[in-house]
Amino acid sequence: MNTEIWTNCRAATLQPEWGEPYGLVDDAALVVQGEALAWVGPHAALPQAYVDQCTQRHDAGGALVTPGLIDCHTHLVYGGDRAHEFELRLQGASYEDIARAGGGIASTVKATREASARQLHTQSLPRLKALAGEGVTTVEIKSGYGLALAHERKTLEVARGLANGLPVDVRTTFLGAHAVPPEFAGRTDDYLQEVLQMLPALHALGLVDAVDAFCERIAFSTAQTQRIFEAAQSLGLPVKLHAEQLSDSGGAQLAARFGALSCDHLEWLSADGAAAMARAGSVAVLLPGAFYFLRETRLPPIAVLREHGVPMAVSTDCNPGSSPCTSLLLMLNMACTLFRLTPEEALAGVTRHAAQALGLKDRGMLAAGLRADFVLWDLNHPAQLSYAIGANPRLQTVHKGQAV
Ligand code: DI6
Ligand code: FE
Repeated sequence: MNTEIWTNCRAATLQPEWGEPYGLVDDAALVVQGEALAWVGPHAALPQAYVDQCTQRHDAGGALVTPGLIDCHTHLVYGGDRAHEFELRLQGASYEDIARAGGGIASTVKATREASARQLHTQSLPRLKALAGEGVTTVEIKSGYGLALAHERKTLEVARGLANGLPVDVRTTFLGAHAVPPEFAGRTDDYLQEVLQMLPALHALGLVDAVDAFCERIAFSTAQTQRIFEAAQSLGLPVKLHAEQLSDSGGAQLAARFGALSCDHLEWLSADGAAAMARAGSVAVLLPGAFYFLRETRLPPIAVLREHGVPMAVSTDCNPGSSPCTSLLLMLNMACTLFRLTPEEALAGVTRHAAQALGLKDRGMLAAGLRADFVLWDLNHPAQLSYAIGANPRLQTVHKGQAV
């Protein structure tokens, strides 16, 4: 097996065990064997055995090294765009007004259904490339703009194929319960039956890593969401939830009862909801792009989440309606400026905690035994990742041990 050693770098390992902010190790060395990290620590402590086995040395040129970034909540496979709706909102219409009038998610459903798999791939690829270009090495992609078996399948297959040739892994989440499609208007429970049939079919095709739902007054109730979670549970699939985005529906408590990997959005999360998440070990996925783009004024209860020790992740929510954003680095800045996260919390939110939100134990930190997914940045200090607006200081990505 190859043994590659990276030296001359400062490593933000995100390992709490180092006892330093960001798990910082100055003058670090990283040893890669195969697709994994075999050793991470101060260069001065690098065991001689690795030096003896070394097949390739890399000089990081003094770069800052972080784990590969993880965007744990996106809807980036979709057809069309919603620029017109953006204009309507600027004239005073609200996101909910537009959704109730048959626009919103429904208009993206129409465009997504009309697109062939090839067209959907072509339209979505630049979004994944933009994320990868900023050092993102794992991306979660949800379905939810097909809302019928063939189109949900097409979306998930396109999502799975999108990473081919890019230094990024895609995880797919079934979000059949994103909205009620027009052919089921006024018949939400009938559509729910459809969702309950789609799930095992898509799971049998190996296309589902997790199950999500939009629990909201304009979407699915907690009782309806529960049915979906029960179905997921019976298939052994983990769940996550779009919860308390526009109102407090008690979705977080429900999700917690199912041991949800994460609850996402959470602007209207109550203290009870946060306590339930803490008990269940669910991650709070914060989506500052949607908060910004919808001009929300109610902040997610960050202090309450901290108080309960709920891990916080940060993601783009890349989607055409509420967060047409393909920059996870911009989300770091927004998480700090809008939500008052510390830069250290923000970085943990796109690494360690984002991995946890996807149930992935093999990444999110720089540590022996974990995947060798890491990024070299032209920076001195990890706070600079959150500080800059619109910069891309990425020098190089290493994905599964391979320098790109
Ligand atoms: N909440 C959101 O912010 C996105 N989905 C969801 O459940 C928005 C999706 C869209 O407007 O297309
Ligand atoms: Fe979302």
